[in-house]
Amino acid sequence: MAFAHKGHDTIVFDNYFRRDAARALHANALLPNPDLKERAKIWNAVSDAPIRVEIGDCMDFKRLSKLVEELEPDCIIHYAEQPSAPYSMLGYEEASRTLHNNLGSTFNLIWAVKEHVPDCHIVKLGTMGEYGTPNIDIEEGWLDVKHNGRTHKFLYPRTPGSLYHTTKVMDTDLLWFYARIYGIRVTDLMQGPVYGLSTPETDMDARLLPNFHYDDVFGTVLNRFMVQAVAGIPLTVYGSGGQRKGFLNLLDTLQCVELAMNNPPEAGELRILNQFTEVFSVNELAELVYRVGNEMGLGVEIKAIENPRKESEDHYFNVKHSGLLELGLKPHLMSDEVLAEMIRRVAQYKDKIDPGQIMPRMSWRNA
Ligand code: USQ
Repeated sequence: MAFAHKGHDTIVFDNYFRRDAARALHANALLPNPDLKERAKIWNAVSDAPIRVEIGDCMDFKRLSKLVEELEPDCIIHYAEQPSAPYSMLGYEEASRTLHNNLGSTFNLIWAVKEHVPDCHIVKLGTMGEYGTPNIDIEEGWLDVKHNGRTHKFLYPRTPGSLYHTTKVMDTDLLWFYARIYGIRVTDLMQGPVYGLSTPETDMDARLLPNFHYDDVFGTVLNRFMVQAVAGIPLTVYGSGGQRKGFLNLLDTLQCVELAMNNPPEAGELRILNQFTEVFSVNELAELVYRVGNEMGLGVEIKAIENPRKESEDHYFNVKHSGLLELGLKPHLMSDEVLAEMIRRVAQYKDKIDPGQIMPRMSWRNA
């Protein structure tokens, strides 16, 4: 909707993977959630920037390839991956679906582009979690390595912490291979966790609000904390809470993708951009929600629980992220008012919060 609004001719191809997976786990989204066809109808009625929706699967190469041949897109934004680390660690079935979907969809997309629109720019949503938490500065995708007196530029070493993050490393490698050999042009956006629940476009009709999950599998940390604050459930800090990550507002993720799209790399280039605006530890986020929530009279509590994940809770984290700023990103930073406004919106849906969706159901240790 944001891209259509900005004048881009926009077509969406989606197979409802996440919607179906969330339903199977009884993880209901908090906000109204009509299906895509319905949302397109609503959007097309309230805006002057119509969006075409096609329901189909990127794993179906014939279908995807035919669509790309018909549309001849200048740019394809590849969001078609299973996005949840906990989902990928639930068990064999979910791990296998994550692996096959994420690599298969990327592979099919590369081939559809290579065969029909070799100049098309692929913008792939990667993740900051590809890097892991090494004890050195994290560069923007690449590292100059000096070895025995000679120097070469390599992809920055990656140490992902879940199968989901591992598939993102593997798809980066796939894209880099096809960029090197066949000259496709790619931007890989290493995105941190996103927070937020509205944009100017979603505010045009409540049924256009984004998919907002707060459960243990599809909910991201700040969205979960806001829901917990509203529902009177102590904030679930995993472990000692020293995990540091680069976060960004939903408004900025849209800005970043559009900036990448409008500034394509050269043919044969894999451009990597670290996509976040601010670093917080889990404890800092919990304290922020605690303070702002209590100023709003919510009676927020924080309760650390055993960390279901295997991750470092006390680590060095110094990450370069100048590429998107140089392209023109104007960050929407976290403030008490931004947080209070999000909490007010969540509170409008308080009756729909299911406390049964909060506590982690699984653990990396027994996946
Ligand atoms: N966490 C808590 N309490 C909770 C939920 C999470 O302490 O109730 C902690 C986690 O242990 C983790 C951190 O918060 O250390 C972030 O967890 P998250 O669930 O918000 O995000 P994550 O699993 O890392 O994945 C999310 C998106 C994924 C994206 C990734 C970017 O789901 O699609 O790739 O953020 S990054 O984290 O930088 O790899």
